[in-house]
Amino acid sequence: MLSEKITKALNEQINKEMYSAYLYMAMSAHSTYVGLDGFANWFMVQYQEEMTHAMRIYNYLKEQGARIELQAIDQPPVDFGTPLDMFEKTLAHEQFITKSINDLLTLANEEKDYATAIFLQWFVTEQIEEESNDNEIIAKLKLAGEDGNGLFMIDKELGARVFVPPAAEGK
Ligand code: OFO
Repeated sequence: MLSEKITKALNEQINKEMYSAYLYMAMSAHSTYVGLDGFANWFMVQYQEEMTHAMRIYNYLKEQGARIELQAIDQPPVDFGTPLDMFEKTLAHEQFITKSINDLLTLANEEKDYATAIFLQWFVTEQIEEESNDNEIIAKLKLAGEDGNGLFMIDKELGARVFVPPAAEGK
């Protein structure tokens, strides 16, 4: 049985994950618009991943018999600037999500809700991976600078990303 506080915080986290999905879908649309199809693919895969994060929390609330309360999702921006701007915004957003997960974990520990604390471990690890991926791409974009060839290569690399459903990765 989850406390009211934990239930509320997890419902809010569903909303944050849904916004993450929406944000990355908007980044994908922006990338398509400016002709960067590889970036568009990367962000669409990211959108799919974020939807699985939201569903992971949804299913946890369901298993715990808690009340699920879906909230309105904010409108994301339309224009994200250069590819480097876009990935810097992605990293900043992921840092915000990491803080939110850490706050949730602190709350779970304060409430002695060990089931939720264990459930959140997966997200703690996932955030390390997400921030690391963003930092890696930012480094490459900085290296490429104004070089069109460099950007072309990065676009090609990001075009190869494939969505792996959670069941297939044993998560
Ligand atoms: Fe990007 O990890 Fe969920 O939000």
